[in-house]
Amino acid sequence: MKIIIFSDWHLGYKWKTEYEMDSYLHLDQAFKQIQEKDVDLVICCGDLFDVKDPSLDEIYEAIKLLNKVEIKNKINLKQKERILKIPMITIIGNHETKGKDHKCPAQLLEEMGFLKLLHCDHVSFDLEKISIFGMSGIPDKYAKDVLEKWKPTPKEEHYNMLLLHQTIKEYVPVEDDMIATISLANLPKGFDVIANGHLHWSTKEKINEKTTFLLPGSTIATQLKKIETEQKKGFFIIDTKTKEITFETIKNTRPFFNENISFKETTIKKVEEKIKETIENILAKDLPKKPLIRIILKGTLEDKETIKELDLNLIEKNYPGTYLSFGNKLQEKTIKENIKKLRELKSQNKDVSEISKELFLDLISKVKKDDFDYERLFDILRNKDLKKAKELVYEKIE
Ligand SMILES: [Mn+2]
Repeated sequence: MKIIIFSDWHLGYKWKTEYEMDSYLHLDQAFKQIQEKDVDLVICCGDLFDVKDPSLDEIYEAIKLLNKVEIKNKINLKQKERILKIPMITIIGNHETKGKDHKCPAQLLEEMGFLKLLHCDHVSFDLEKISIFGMSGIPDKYAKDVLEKWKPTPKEEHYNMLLLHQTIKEYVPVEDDMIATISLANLPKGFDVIANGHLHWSTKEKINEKTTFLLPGSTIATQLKKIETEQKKGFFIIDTKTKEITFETIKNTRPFFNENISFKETTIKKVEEKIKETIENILAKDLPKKPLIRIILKGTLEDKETIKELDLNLIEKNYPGTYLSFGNKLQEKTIKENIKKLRELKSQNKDVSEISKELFLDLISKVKKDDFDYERLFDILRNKDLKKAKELVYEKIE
């Protein structure tokens, strides 16, 4: 069997903007390339849509696109005893899930006969000796428990695949069980392929003698991470006979750049100049489409230079039609000094709470504009009484 596996189409991404058709154009191009390959089965690992409640226009574009797809259902993949228009299996992703009580857009596409959804379930093709298991995306803090309870067991003598849509510890190195409970080590054993959506870059990794772990990545850049710029968007092609897995790039996708700019004790004027230079260097390239550009600013400002003087909206206005996104991690000298001061005070064994209060009031004194009782706010926050803190703030605003 020849199986295509891709993920995270995010249909409707940037809807109502200049880029609203990008997700559809990328997917349409992917299907054009796929249907030339005489494939037997198509798999998507979740996040077919970008939001839980896409508009009728967004759904219409999705149906129009899927109606054009010409992939013969040679394997007679069925949903509710009805042979599907496309031999396609998918799971539901975190972006589109609406819980047990409501239907999500992917379920609409299933009901229309375009695909078959899996959740803690599997489909077997006994003639071809292939089994596809799938667990739709669930909140990461429950993922390990649900997977263990379901306990998918590979079928003997079959080519077994498992589809997931979760955060995997090794790929998101945060020591927090609320963020990822599943790691490569506790994935079920005995599968030929475990493919995971959700993470938008692609990778192929042998995790034990038997199993290849795949991240197909998204068909459109939405997370705007550096890693997404270093590789092209595409899909995996699996030949279950030879067990060969290859990656094919989707042609003509929108170019995307992620630039890190570091500064040391600089001025706002120099920051602005550097941003403009970076954007203009990218725009001077021979690109097939207008690019998406994300710029991350790092480092420190000179004494007396303040971040609030940096007007990123004004810069954006100079480049109409170019999608710009900024991550501003610039530090004012005072903040850096305060961290230093905090360390010093801590080393003198002062009470942390008192030090925090000192710094809080010191910082506030530089920005406060009226007679608001910041000291009282600090004390309320220190007592973790958020309700009262809100009352104090809103009372002041109103
Ligand atoms: Mn996604």
